Amino acid sequence: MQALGTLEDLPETYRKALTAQNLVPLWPSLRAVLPPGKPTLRTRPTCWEYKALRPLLLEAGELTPIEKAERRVLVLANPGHGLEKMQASACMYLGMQLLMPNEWAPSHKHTPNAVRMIVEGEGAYTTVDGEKCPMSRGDLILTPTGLWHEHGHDGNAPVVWLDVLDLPLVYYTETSYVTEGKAQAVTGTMNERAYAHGGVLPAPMFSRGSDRRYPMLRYPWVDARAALVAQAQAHPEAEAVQVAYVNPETGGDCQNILGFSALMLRPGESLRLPVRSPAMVFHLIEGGASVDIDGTTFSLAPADTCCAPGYTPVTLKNLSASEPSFIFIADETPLHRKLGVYEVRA
Ligand code: 1HN
Repeated sequence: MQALGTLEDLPETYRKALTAQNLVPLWPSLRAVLPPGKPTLRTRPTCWEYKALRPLLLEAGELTPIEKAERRVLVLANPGHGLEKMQASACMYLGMQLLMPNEWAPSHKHTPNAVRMIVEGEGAYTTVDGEKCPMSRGDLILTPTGLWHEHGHDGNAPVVWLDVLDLPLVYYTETSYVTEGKAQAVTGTMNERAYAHGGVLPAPMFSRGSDRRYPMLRYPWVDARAALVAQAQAHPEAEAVQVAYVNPETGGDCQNILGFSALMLRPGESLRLPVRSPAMVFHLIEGGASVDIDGTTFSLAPADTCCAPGYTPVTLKNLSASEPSFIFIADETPLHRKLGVYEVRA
C-alpha cells in the first residue's frame, strides 16, 4: 500500500492557514481511520474475576450509601479504551451492581438499553414498565430503551448483578439521557409465564399476540438452562448447544443493539467460535471454562466475566470432563447487522 504524505510534509504556514479555517487534510490520517484488511481494535482481551471484584463491591456498600450512588456500580472497564471511558468494547458497557437489603434504587428511564444478568443473592427485584421482576442467579431481565425501571430488595443478604448496556454507542451518538420518575405502581409480575411453553403464544381472538414492543422482560435461568439441556440431549451431534434470548412475538433479537445468548459446553467440550466482526462478552454462570482469545487465555470460575474484541479467533473449553458449563454471552451482532458491517471470516 502506498505510503501517504504526512502533516510534517506540509509547510507550517499552510497548516496554520488550514487550522484557522477549521480545515484538516485527510491524507495524513487516512490510513489510521481506514486501515487495510482489518479495523484497529482498541478492545483488549480483558478478564474481571468475581473473587477480586466482590470484596471491593461490598466495600462500596459500606463507603457509599445508595442515596449517594443512585446505582452502586463498579464498572468493568477495558484498559484498551482507557478506564475513564467506562467501555468493555466499542459498544458495550459492563458493570457489577450491588443492592443491600432494604435499599431502593429509584425509578428512572433512559435512552440506552440495559439488561441485567443476576449474579448472586435472592429477594431483590426490578420493576420494569410496571412489571415486578424477581431476581435469581442466572435470570436475564431487560430494561429496554425508554422503559421505567427501579430496583428494590426485600431479602436479607447482598444482591449483585451484571449490567450490560449499549451506553458507549448511545453516548457516542449524542442521544444518551435520563428522565427521573416516581415509584411505579406494580401492574403485573412473572408475565413471562405466558411465553414459557415453546411454540404457543397468547393469541386473544381477533388479535395475534401483544402490542408491546418488549413483551417479555424476564428470562428465568431455570427455563434457559432447561432449554440448553434439552437441546444437548435431542441433538448430541450439534456443533454447539446455544439458545438466543429473543422477542417471543417476533423471534427476533430481544433488544435493538446488543444480542444475548446462553451456551452450554458439554463435558470436555472445546468449541472454536467463528471469527466474526462483533466484540463479545462471556460471563460464566455455572461450571468452569477457559476462553482463549487469539492466544490470551482466561480461566473462568463462576461469576467471572471477560471480553473479546471482534475479528479475533476465540476458543471456549469446558474445564470439566464430567459436568457441563454454562456461559452467558452478550455481543454487538444486532448492531453490526443493522449497520451492514456484520462479517463472518471462516
Ligand atoms: C442504569 O440505569 C442502571 O438502572 C445501571 O440499574 C447502570 C449505567 C449507566 C447508565 C445507566 C440501572 C447504568 C445505568
